[in-house]
Amino acid sequence: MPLRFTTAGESHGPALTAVLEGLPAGLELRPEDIDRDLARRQLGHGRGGRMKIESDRAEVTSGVRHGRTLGSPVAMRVANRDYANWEERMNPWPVEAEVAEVHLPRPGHADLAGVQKYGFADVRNVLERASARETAARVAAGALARVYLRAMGVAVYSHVTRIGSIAAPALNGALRPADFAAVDESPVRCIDSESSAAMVEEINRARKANESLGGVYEVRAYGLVPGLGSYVSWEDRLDGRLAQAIMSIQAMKGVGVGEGFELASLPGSHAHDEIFWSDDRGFYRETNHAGGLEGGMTTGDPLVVSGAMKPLPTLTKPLRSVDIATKEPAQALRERTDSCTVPAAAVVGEAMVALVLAAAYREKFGGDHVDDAVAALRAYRERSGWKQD
Ligand code: EPS
Repeated sequence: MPLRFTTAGESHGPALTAVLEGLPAGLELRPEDIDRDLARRQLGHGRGGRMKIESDRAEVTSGVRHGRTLGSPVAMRVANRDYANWEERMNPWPVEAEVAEVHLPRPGHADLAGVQKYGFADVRNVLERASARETAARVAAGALARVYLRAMGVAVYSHVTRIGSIAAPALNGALRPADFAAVDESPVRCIDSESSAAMVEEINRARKANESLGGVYEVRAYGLVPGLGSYVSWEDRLDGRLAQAIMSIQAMKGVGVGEGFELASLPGSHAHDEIFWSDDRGFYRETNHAGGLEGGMTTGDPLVVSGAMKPLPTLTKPLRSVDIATKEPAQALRERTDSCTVPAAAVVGEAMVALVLAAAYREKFGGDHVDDAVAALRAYRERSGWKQD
């Protein structure tokens, strides 16, 4: 059974839902495995008023019994507390009250193309689902993927490397899992403390100027076996699957694997990772320009994937737009908003990478019970001679 997930939910509707299908039975799960990631997604300097209302928790309604997965679909519900303030505007059923329509599409949001596509007169029909609130459901699904990956010896982390004009020094191959231990303590989830402070100031400046800011984050995964994904068919290439997963996150405009776009400007002799072999390490490389992927497959080195996020399109000083009812020039919808959500996007990036990697592990190692999957992993490690650093 392939691992697949779906989400449902509008930003100010009653709740978000996530359904994840394809986990093995017997995985040990605790509520905090999910709620911890949901809480991490809500952190970060630059969030707006909504985060004071929400305090996300996942209610598991199927697929788990007494703290273990059953092998059946896991469904989770994350309530929107703000729904209490939107009951008339977002009620699934007709209401007596007059509900005002939204007619002012925001440049950079799904608003205009969405109403054109579905033939809506009310932009709210689009913006509610296009909202990045949906990422809470992805993170809940990703948390389950992460629990399975942990059983397979894999850990996934993230950190922010740029916010607006402030870039942290490049760390390339130097980062180890222990370096991520305190990353959630930085208000912008940046490992370098000097850059972290400068990023906070950059966000404060932007907020005062009614601006929003984008940035770049990196997701890293450790403990991967070589050979996940495949070179034989385009859709099996893991770099392509990871790129789609990252680009599917709201507001992403770029994705990189390893040193990404920088590799394009290097001569070949500096761009690739030379191969060595020793008795105790087996095959190894001393560099990781490739970000742990060659030929659409993992190499066994840490996976490095980055995502570039544009500044949020909801602005407190709105851009020019057009009223979709009157066709008159107007200012775009002005709403409560965040000024920067790159730290949260990095946590969503972790979830999406975890879901892709978990799917690749499920494909390669199968198993109805998690112990079957672990036994298949052990057999593969023996056969391939792969030794973890
Ligand atoms: C969002 C707008 C804001 C964000 C929201 C995404 O919500 P509101 O319109 O209620 O102020 O807070 O993000 C979340 C609610 C969340 O959980 O991340 C948007 O338009 O995309």
